[in-house]
Amino acid sequence: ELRDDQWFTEVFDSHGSAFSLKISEKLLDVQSPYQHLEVYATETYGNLMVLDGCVMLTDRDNFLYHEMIAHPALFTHQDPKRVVIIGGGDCGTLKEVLRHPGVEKVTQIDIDEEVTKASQRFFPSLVASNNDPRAELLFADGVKWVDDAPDESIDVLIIDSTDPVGPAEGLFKTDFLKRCHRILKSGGVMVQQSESPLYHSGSIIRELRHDMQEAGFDSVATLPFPQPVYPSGWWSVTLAGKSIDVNTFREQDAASHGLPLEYYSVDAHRGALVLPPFMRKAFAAE
Ligand code: PUT
Repeated sequence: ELRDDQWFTEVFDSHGSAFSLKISEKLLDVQSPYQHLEVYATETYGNLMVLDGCVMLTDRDNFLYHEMIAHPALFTHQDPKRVVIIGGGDCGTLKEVLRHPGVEKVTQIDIDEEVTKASQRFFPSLVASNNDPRAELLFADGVKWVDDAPDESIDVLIIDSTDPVGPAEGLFKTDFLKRCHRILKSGGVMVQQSESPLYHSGSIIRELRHDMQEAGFDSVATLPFPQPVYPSGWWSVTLAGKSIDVNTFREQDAASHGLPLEYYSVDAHRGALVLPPFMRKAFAAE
């Protein structure tokens, strides 16, 4: 039983820091075949989803992550029609992708159906677009799905994974990135959630950028953005382009989209492409 004064805390051991939220109730606690899934009601951030002890999202601030993993990639591609999301079982990324009227089909492949079920029960705003006829939800191994996909069949590929430890680690490595490169059409864009600029610029992000180039991508861009509930309060996505420069985007379209977004804008996108010197330095020796 929870006491009135209880907190959920995620400890970032290797960085000597932690993040806590005051919780009012535990709403769900299940062990799926893949991971330990918890949902809490918090006092000030709405509902909170936790996987294997790591904060995945809260009602209050998930718009930052979901807008930034979806819209920069979609406004970078010249005409995105066929989109695939690996992971993303909470469906927040899917909702953002479906806001683009030119998108014809989005397939989301998450291995763990329990995550989507939890989202349906406790995060109804994230699943609000799941019945869109353009959306296809599969519960399967995303790596195998990529392997089975035809060459050059996808416009935008979004890797909305958990942290690169355990099962998700392979999603950050050259071998998988090469397979992603194969299924992207020319002009295709891949985007990967890529951890904390403060904690991981010299390690995970730098290695991911290097591995994307090794995998055959012609351009990479890491876009930082605030994310209060993730380690260090700051997060990033890294884009990679196949015969397209992901450091430029459809600015006119991004300025006039008329979508009801809360963080992404043409200026936020421009600003995110201007890296602080410490990140530039960390990436200089790529
Ligand atoms: N989907 C991104 C999860 C990262 C949690 N630290």
